[in-house]
Amino acid sequence: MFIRKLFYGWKDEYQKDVRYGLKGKKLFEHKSKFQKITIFESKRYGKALLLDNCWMTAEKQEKQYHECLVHPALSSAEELNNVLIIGGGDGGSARECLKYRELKQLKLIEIDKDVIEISRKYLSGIGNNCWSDPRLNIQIDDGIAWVKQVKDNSFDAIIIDGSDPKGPAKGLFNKEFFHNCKRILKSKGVFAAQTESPEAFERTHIESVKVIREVFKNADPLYGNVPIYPSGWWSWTFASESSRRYLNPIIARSNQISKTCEFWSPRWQKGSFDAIPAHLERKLKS
Ligand code: SPD
Repeated sequence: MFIRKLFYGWKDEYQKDVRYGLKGKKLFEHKSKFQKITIFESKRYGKALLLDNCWMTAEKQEKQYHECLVHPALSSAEELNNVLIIGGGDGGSARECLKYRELKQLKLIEIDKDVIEISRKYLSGIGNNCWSDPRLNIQIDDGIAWVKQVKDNSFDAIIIDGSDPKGPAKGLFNKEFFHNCKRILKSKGVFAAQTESPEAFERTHIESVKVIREVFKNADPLYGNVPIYPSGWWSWTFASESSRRYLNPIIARSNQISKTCEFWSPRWQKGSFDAIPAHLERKLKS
């Protein structure tokens, strides 16, 4: 009992006068070239990753985030020859992408090699077999600079699985970056990005969706729950030039994928795109 009390305690993410915490114990901490990386073993959600004291993922709720970020895009892009992930060093988004049998090549650009190494060691269930899949090609690089030198029309889908808009991830939310993503995405491809909490970070969320809408002809936010993130209410935004194709999963693909998922299904997706609160709809139009 005494030993438990000595090691177990609360770990909180502090945001604007609110804290979001889990009880457990710290397993590992490391200062990389870019950020502080912490692995915390929580009682409720298993081992979790924090970057600069903000929750990034946890073993027992990561599917709520990764499935919802990846599948609206990959189930609807015209082809899946070449898919790009920016960020995603824990491997969860790569794992979901690699479920698609027709996907040929997956490029993952992660700025911080230590995030990959630490995730592979402590959170091996999140990346699962993705690390040994021959279709995955990892490059340690700054995704914001990297996209600038990529040829036009190179990718069928682009997934932005970055951190919050500060430190190395700040530029993942700006217009120039989104323009480069549009340029390197095929016209019938689909772009997906995590766009923060409509409750805890309402302004950032609204601004991100609006900027994505200025860049792409079609873009819509999707709302869901990720319990460890601030407020637990989260958003992802999908965009495409040709049409709102991300609203309509291709049936053969969704039949294959939805049976592997805990959260995503075409039905869940339809309801969640529609479940936009009235005040957000107004603010996104203003
Ligand atoms: N506030 C947390 C936002 C984190 C989004 N990305 C997390 C990475 C999970 N692969």
